[in-house]
Amino acid sequence: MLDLLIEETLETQVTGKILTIQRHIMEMERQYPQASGDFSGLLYDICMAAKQISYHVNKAGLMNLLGKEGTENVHGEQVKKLDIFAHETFVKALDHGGHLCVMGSEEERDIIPIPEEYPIGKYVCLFDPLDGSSNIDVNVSIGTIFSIHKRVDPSETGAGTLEDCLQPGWKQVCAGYVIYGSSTMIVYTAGNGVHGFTLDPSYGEFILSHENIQIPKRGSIYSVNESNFDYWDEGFKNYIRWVKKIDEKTNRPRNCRYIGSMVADIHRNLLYGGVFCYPADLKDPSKPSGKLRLLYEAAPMAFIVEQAGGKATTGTQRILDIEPDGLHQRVPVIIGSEEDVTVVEEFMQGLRV
Ligand code: AHM
Ligand code: MG
Repeated sequence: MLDLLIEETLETQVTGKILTIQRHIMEMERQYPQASGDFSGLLYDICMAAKQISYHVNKAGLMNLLGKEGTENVHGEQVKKLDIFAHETFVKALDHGGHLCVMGSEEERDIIPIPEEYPIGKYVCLFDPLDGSSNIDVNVSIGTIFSIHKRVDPSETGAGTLEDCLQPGWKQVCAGYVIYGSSTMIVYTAGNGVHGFTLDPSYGEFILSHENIQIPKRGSIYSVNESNFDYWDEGFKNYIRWVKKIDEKTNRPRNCRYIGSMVADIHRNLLYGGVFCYPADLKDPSKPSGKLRLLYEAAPMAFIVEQAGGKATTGTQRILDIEPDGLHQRVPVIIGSEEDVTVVEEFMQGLRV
C-alpha cells in the first residue's frame, strides 16, 4: 500500500502535474514578452513572507506569541504580538527586492518608505499583515491580505509617495490573500482569473490546488455580525429580516456563517457561494462607514471576488471605483455572489422593503 502511495507521488512529480506558484507566475508572465520579471520577483517575496508567518502562526501557542502586546495600533485597537511579527515580516521581506517604491500597512499610520540603501522599484504594495486578529488566541483561521499597484508615474525613479498609495481599486495589478486555516493557502489574481495554491509543508511550496476559481452566481450563505442589528439603517435591517424568512421558492432562510475573520469568511463564500456584509453602523460615531479599511481589506478582496465572477459594493457604489481619500479610510462592504449582492443592494437602496 505504502509502495503504491510512494509510486503515485513520484509519478505525479515525474509527469510534472505538480505546479508551484512560482512556475505558475512564470508561465503567466511568459505570455507577456515585455515583462521584466519584477512582478514575479515581488510575488516570490510575498510567498516567502506568507510561509514565515504561516510557520509562526502554527507554532504561536508554543512560542509565546499569543496574547496582547499591550500597545494600541493607529486605530486605537489592542495590538497582539503576532500582528507585529507579521507586519515586520512583510516589511522585511519586501523592502530590499528592488520591486517596490513604497509600502503601506494596516498596522502603520503613515506610508512605509523603502530604506535608502535599497533600490527603488515601480510597484506599490499595501497589506493587512494579519487580519482577524481577535481570532489569534483561539486557533481560528486568520489571514493576510495584499494589494499591488503600479506607481502613478512610471517614469519616476525616486521614493514613492502617499499619492502612489491612494489609487482606486480598479487600478490594482494584483491582489491576494493568505489564509492560515486547516491548511495554509494563497489565493491571488493578477487580472487573469483567481488561482489558489495550498502550502505543502513537506516541500515548503505553494502548489496549485484551485485553478480559475469561480464564485457561484448565488449561494445559500450570508455572513454578518448580527449583534450590530440595532445599529444598522432600516434598509439593511430589512435585508436581514428578508434573508431569515421562510420561503422555499427563494431558498430561505439562508444559512448564517460568520467567523469574524474576513479572509476566512470570504474564502468560504468564494468556494460555496454567498454574501459577506460589513455595512455602516452607528455603533461608533468615529467609524460611520463601518469597520473595514478600503485599501487594506475591501479593495483587494473586491478585486479577487470580481475576478471570480462576483460583485463588491458599499451598497451604493462599486468598491473598486472609490477614489481613496486616506490610507486608513473605512467603507461599508457587501461582497460575494453576484445575485446575492444585488439583493442586498436593492434593500439598502430602498428598492425592496
Ligand atoms: P482586524 O483588521 O483588526 O483584524 O479587523 C478586521 C476583522 C475582519 O477580519 C472581520 O471581518 C471583522 O474584523 C470582524 O469584526 P467584528 O468583530 O466587529 O464582527
Ligand atoms: Mg484587518
